[in-house]
Amino acid sequence: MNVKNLMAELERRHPGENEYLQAVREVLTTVEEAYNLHPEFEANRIAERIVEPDRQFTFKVVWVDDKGEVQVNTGYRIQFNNAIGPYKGGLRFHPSVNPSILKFLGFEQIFKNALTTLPMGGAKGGSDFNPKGKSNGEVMRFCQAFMTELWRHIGPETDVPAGDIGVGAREIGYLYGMYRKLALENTGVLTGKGMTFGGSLIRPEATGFGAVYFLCHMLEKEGMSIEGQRIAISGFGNVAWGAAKKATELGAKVVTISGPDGYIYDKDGLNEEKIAYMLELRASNNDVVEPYATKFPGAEFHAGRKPWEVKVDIAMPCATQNELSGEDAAQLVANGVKIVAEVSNMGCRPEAIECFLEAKIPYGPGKAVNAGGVATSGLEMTQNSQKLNWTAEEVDAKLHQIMGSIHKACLEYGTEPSGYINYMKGANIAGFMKVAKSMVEQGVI
Ligand code: 2IT
Repeated sequence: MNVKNLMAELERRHPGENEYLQAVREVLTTVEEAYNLHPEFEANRIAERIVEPDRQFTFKVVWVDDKGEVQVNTGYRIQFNNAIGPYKGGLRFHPSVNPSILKFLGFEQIFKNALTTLPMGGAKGGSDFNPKGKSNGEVMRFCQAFMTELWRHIGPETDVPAGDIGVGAREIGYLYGMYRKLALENTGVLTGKGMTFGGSLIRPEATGFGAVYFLCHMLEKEGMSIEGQRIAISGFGNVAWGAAKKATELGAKVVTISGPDGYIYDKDGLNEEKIAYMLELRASNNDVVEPYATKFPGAEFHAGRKPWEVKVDIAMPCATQNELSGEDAAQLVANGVKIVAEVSNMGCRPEAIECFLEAKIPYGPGKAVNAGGVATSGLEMTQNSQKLNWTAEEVDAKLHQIMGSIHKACLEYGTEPSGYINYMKGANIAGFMKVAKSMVEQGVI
């Protein structure tokens, strides 16, 4: 493949879709060498085919707010690649949602899902709906309106959405309720469902827990353990909550969380009560962390700043794409960071990744580190197909096993002659190879 030409062509076809182009550039650059060892990939134009979504749906979502006013939003579902299994990936409700962001997320999802060892293709969807300040009734009516359009494009064997930013258990419940009414069936068409209607134990915790299990493997590889490590986490939503909970349980000290308003520095570290409070903050629909410092006076609130200026051993971005800049990375490195485990999708800007690689700091990319979330969605699908519920211990054991095998795949494809592990390269090649081989074997379709 010729990455330069491929990227030029993609930019011509999708001008200004910067997040999407960024995600594709990273994958193509890191897999180029391995790809070129397989002439059958080039003969089948796998690179050209894999970077374009199979199909995209855009639809209007009309609903009525609490004042009786009519509101209009845009809804999307992007089905990217189903070579190894049904389309699978979350729905994001956030005002920033646009085709570029959903395409980058859908593209990443292909390789992440391939890494989980489970049969799932890649997809993503969502809406520019802003949950901030919305009442429960407004969220419900929006979800119902969204599903009246989406339902005809999805199904338990074709495309299985789940949550992402702005879509949690409450939204999945409302979405599922409307799907069930329209399709007149009870199936595993969505994951992240409530425990009384087909949800899986551990799914709410899985992204954060899986990230910490992956981090433990990274630490072990460097001859370290998680106990006593100071961790900076960004974000305060479901993913940050799960990561903080497991890291704290295993003896680490999580000293930061953050929101769009700034970050909290809690020198004493989070504890059970503080971690439970994160859920309250999230449920308030206000999208702020400042109230944490009022509730726990030992903590400091730094308005408009990011947690990467705090001296820590481990950085875990858990908020959103491109949240960690080149300057943030340089600051972390100068402060002696030992490991970076990216939990948000594409949380680090390319300059930040370059900075970590140059400093030989192990950097785990989101598509490996956060894959426990979608992996446990895959386990929820299996339970739904079997019409059985597994115990928390069974699900957690499988999650452990999956994160271990993702780590192993990263080592296999990412270990450099010096011994340094380029996890980004390892994850991209391992995920890409699996999907590319399956596309070749299934012919030009
Ligand atoms: O980014 C992700 O992997 C998710 N938002 C979860 C997707 C899923 O289908 O569980």
